[in-house]
Amino acid sequence: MFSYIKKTFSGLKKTRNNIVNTFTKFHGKRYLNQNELEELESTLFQSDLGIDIIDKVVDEFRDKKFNKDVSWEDEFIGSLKTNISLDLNNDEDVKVLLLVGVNGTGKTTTSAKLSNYYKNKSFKTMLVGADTYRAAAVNQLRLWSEKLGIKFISNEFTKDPASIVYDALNSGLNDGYNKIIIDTAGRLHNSVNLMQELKKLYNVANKFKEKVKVVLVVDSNVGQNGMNQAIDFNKFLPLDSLILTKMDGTARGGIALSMINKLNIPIDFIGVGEDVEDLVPFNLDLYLKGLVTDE
Ligand SMILES: Nc1nc2c(ncn2[C@@H]2O[C@H](COP(=O)(O)OP(=O)(O)O)[C@@H](O)[C@H]2O)c(=O)[nH]1
Ligand SMILES: [Mg+2]
Repeated sequence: MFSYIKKTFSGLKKTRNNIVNTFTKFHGKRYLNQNELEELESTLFQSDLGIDIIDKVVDEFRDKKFNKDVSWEDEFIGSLKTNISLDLNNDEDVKVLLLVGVNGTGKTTTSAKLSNYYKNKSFKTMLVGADTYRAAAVNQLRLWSEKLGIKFISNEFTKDPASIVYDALNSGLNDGYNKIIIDTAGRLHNSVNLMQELKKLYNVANKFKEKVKVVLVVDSNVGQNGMNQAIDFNKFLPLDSLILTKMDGTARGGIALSMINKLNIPIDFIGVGEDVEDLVPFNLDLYLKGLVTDE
């Protein structure tokens, strides 16, 4: 567990820098004046917390007058918490995970990371390469599976990802695999043909009477555009959760709260680096602390 805490904190470093910088200036103050409120607002905008949340925080802070020393950081966390509704669904039992998203968000890497995570938790884990557009993607996943010692299924002779998924689930579920992670091709959320293909794949996966968990993989760098990706994917297949990748490379990590708040879809994990171990379960309290607390 300790390493999760460390990784969450180090993954949020870039996002935290600005925020900590601003809050440091507030230390010892009993109230914030207009300039300070504006600075806070602009800092939170840069971190992509989203306008709804920012407005609420700034409004609350405008009215706050303290007669003793307070920690603005704690007030901030308290304010964020009251303004966020988090739908926590514990679904460790789900056997089939379908990773979807636009190009380059980190689906293939995340599939490998997830398989490693579940293998370490003693699940019988399988990786499925269903990206029929890029042979390189299938190879990338095959190499991960060999390195991690995880069963891998794909089929280089077909261009139909649904048939790969059918074969993988047919044999995998029969053989008692209880985490089957399917990597799919990246697709633009506004490309109807590719989205129809994904829907077909989803329908085929659902023939096995096992819950298919649809996970949207979003690059944290894209800011509010991630929201549009989620909304558009959700039109074609019901998203169950999100994984936000590349948190380590962005100052805009506030997008996590923004997305939970707007979409009411939980975030399962955040990606905090390129290594297979750089995936941490999303924990709201830890995340909020990580936004304001310098190590
Ligand atoms: N820094 C960082 N890089 C990541 C993370 N996740 C993925 N990447 C990198 O993003 C690039 C694209 O990843 P890939 O899995 O191929 O994306 P895909 O097209 O969605 O399958 C690769 O260079 C990955 O190493 C992350 O959490 N942090
Ligand atoms: Mg890929």
